[in-house]
Amino acid sequence: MRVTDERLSLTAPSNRQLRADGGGRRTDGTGSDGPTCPNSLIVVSNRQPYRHEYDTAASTAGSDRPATTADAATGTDETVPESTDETDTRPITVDEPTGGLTAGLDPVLQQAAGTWIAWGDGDADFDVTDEHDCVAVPPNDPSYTLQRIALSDEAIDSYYYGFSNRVLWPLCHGFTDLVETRSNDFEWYRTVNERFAEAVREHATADSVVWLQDYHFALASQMIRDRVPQSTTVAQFWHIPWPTSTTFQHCPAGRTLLEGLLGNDLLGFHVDRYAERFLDCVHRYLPAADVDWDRRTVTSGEQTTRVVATPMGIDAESYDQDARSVSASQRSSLFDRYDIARENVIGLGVDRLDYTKGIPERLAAVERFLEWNPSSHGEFTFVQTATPSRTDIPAYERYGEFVRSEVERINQRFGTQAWNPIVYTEDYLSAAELCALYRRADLMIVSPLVDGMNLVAQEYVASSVDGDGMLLLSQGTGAHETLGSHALTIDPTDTDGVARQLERALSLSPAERHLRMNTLRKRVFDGNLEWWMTAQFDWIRRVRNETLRDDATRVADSDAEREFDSNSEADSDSDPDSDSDFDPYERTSSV
Ligand code: GDG
Repeated sequence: MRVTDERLSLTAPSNRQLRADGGGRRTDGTGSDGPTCPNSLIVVSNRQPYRHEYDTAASTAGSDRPATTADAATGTDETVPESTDETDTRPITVDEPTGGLTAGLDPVLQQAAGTWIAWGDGDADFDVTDEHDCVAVPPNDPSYTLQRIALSDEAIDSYYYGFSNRVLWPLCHGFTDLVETRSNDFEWYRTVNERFAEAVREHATADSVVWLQDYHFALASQMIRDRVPQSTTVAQFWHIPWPTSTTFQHCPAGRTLLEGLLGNDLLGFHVDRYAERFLDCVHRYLPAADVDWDRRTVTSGEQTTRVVATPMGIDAESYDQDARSVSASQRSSLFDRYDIARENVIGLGVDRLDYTKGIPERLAAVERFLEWNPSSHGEFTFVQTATPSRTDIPAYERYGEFVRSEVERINQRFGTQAWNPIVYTEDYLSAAELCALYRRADLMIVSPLVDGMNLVAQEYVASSVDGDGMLLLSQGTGAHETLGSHALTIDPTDTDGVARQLERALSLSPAERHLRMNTLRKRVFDGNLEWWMTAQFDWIRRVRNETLRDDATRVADSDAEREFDSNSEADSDSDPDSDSDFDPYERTSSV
């Protein structure tokens, strides 16, 4: 059983200098012509771009963000700054983001000399900050301010592991049966949102753009709006799906959340259907707010929120380059480590171990495929990496146990001494290893039941530099909107259907595989991270101009009123017979 053509050499030279950890950061200065934010930029996110930790075994044991979780995509910087704590002489290391949004925003912040506000979750974080909890970053070439918010264990348990990930995450993905409401979680969520809003107030000027990331801050925008000058622009990007209005009715404090989000001038989602569902929820549950469906705006009192859909992309060039840079020996050692037969047909799944990602459904389809295709036994290997995350939450723990037991069951059913159909690991792979797998995999199954976007699908495409990989993509992902036409669409709940698409993928002619992959690559490169950020900043500019125009109109109106009033006063001063109860607004309306 072979589907792979003769593959190109894996040692094509890189023409761009990349970080050794393959994190996608450009070190050749090419990032300087990237997207620019209008005005001074303040980013607010749960995760921070740099984390300081004591360099001891104890420091990782005590962290709630172990280096093996995908939530915590980090790479360790080689710099070892000294602790500022005179009593503690242990060296401090700095973790940096290795991918996705944080890595993409970091150069933008550097260029804008802005401010980033985030939860300080490193054990040495507050030993390197000043009296305002601020530290200049990047550590080797400081150009912007990172303000860290200290959160107590109780706050983290309730705000992060509580309302954010026991209520909002399952609810927004439609898993209402997994929503867990615990007393105090929402209050802590509100308190933490307030802490962040206060921090923003300290930095914001009339000129600032505040850009919040994700569902951890549904209340913060309105709190910020109440604290900063009218002309400050407040924007937010919601990275996960927005649920239907029927699902949203199960949301505790749903109206309060909607009101919180309407503090934004701009609210971004990945795809149209999430933006439309948000407007529908506002229409149903906040009847006083005025929804303009054509312009996709909501007006509530004096505040107008523009709702947009801008699908997030990846740093496609970096994945492409990393995939080309992997040496044959690196790939061999990876395959040896996991005991993957080099010559086999390789299917791949890469996920956080999260119940939205459809991993058991995928395994069931692989099992069905193996049932139907005895000739594939010994020749087909499905590699699944699943990095544990949010393990403090029982639903995640149960899910992990189920996935592991399914892998074991299927391997016992079909495996032989020489071959296991499924290679499963919970190791957090380096970006280079990930790209090596992406490049080598003959096909990738991306089967979330629901997903805001799904970056893994895009990463696979960008890393498929030989142009012959095949993508099976769930219709429940945001990525399906742009990639669905040239991927093989799957409904993860239809086991036979996915197995059939797996068979189909393996029987496509090389010409068709190349045709499909080339189109997918064009889409991923055209809509990359830089495109997404430029689109966001263009929208921010636009709503900012609209707000300034509206403000100018309001000022002009009130100036005219004042002028009118003072004329009236002058008139009345000069007219001893004038009525002292005169109401200028009556005159205005009658004019
Ligand atoms: C949320 C939304 C939306 C995973 N294992 C390893 C590793 N990863 C990296 C992948 C990818 C990231 O984790 C996962 O991103 P996804 O987009 O697939 O999913 P979420 O984490 O749920 O992200 C999602 C996204 O936000 C952005 O808006 O697309 O819909 O749910 O980058 O590569 N990275 C490395 N080793 C691993 O073992 N290096």
